[in-house]
Amino acid sequence: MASTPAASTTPRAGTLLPGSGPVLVGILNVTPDSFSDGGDFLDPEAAAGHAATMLDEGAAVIDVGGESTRPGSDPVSQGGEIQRVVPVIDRILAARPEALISVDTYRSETAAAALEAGAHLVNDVTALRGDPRMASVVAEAECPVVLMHMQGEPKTMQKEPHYTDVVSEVRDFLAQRAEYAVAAGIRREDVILDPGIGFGKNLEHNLALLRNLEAIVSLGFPVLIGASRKRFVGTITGLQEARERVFGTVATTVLAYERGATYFRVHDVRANSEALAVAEAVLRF
Ligand code: HH2
Repeated sequence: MASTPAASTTPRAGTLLPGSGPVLVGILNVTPDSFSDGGDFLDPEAAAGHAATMLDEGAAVIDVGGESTRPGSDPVSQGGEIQRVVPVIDRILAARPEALISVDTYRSETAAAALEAGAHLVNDVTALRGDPRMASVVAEAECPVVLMHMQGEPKTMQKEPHYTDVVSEVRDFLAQRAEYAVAAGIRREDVILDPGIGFGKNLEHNLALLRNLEAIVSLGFPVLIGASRKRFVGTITGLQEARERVFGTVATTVLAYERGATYFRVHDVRANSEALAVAEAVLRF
């Protein structure tokens, strides 16, 4: 079962790891246009209520995002993003002070505002490339950071993703970004790597990355997987409606866990939590 680590002021990637068990990161999109839950949690009270539900279902971390990165999406303004995420972080922590909060942003000002409001880690889908000041904000906060691989940018990334060898290219990119982070003053134990499922990748690319996840795990950093409800799951299962892609998502979670991933960024916490509890019991006897 994904267990909840003890609350602390500034948890680190190492301390976020509850023993050797998996960690569920519940997705909270405070956006009008996210691909599967856009518009559901724009109201801060509704968002905090959903966070509480995900915590009760087994999430250890809530990932709060104020901008959709779905293929073709448009960016939100800096101020607009802060106005979306900070009131939600405030409300979650007022109701559940033990909650660990991640902010899903590539903008340093949003990250700084979220950390000031009490967030514990930064989830940067650009791996510190989107804003030159992001690395120093993370380094100064001494907080964990997720570095994700993406080919291109959300507006155009799914047009023609191309790799000669997707696994080694993603692995090499993540290794370089981890070294960049460490050189910028971020502690090595605060770095979490993510192959970026669906970010400039077609079906075969996503499958190759999941199949060969050990190549990324072997870099020696904790690995996060974000496959929840994504299009490739719908392509395989024939499900157009993203909310229906729960069972296919659970398959990705279990397979990635078996291959060494630690963090699972999911919409459907209960289903993934129960599956991980069983997978963990089988694998870690
Ligand atoms: N995927 C999404 C957003 N943020 N962060 C990480 N580290 N890894 C991911 O795979 C990832 C992510 C996209 O999913 P979602 O938040 O559900 O949708 P949207 O971007 O439309 O809000």
